[in-house]
Amino acid sequence: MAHDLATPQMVHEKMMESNGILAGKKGIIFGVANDHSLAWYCAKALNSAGAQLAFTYQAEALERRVKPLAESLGADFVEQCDLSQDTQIENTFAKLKNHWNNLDFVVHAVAFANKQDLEGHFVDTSREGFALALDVSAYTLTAIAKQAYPLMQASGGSIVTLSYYGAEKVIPNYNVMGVAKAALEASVRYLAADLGQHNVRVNAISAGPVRTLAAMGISGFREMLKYVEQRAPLKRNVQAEEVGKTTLYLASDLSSGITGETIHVDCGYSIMGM
Ligand code: 0WE
Repeated sequence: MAHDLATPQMVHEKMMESNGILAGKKGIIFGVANDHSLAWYCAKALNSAGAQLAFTYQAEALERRVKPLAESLGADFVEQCDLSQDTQIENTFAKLKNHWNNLDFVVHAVAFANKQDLEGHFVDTSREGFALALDVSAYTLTAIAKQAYPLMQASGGSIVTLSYYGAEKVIPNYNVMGVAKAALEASVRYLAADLGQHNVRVNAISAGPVRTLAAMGISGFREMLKYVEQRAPLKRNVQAEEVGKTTLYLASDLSSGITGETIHVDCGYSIMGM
């Protein structure tokens, strides 16, 4: 055994354990739907660095998926929170204050648009579809930030959200979600400007496409993965773990000088012009 080489998994666990860069830190994760969710990969990375985590899920039907995942990381705060309702957001943070008293970080990994608005032409987006996509996918970050920053202490806090390249450039079929992600990235900058005086940082990760529930059923997704793999400087697609690791960096003191930023975690895809 003494001569056995450590597997990458062992090296990773050892490093995270001895680092413990989030030891004693507490954070809440919005957006776990199942064990493929980017939010879940963020949770695993944060947990492995010693953080204590709280989780919410949108609807009753998700409880039986999210509860066991949360509990597997030792979480004892798992609550339903429909982010389209201000009262539920207020309620969640009131309970969280009661539970922990303070908070160090938030992960927002939430988006929704009607299926029919993620195909065909953007020009056909309805007023209702536009409002829904922007409400759920962009406004919720501000609603959460408003409740979260008073719980963050003088030592500061970090809010991390997930975005996508469709915010910057036209991606076929991404349509209203692209507009919502543009609003989300702009919200990150305005929130960062407001909350900097409270030592609260706000940043986004622009993740390359990953096979998740949110990406399934999107026609041509497999072709998108192929396309990215061929063109990205790293000649592969991003792994969910890599999004998790960047979330860990943004939640931790390693990124203490960074706020209002969108970091691309996309194997370099977005730097290419041709
Ligand atoms: O942000 C996303 C997807 C967000 C999303 C996904 C769905 C699918 C099911 C929002 N709303 C819904 N509504 C549903 O009914 N991504 C970055 C993944 C994604 O989605 C795409 C993509 C990529 C990449 C849609 C079209 C084209 C590319």
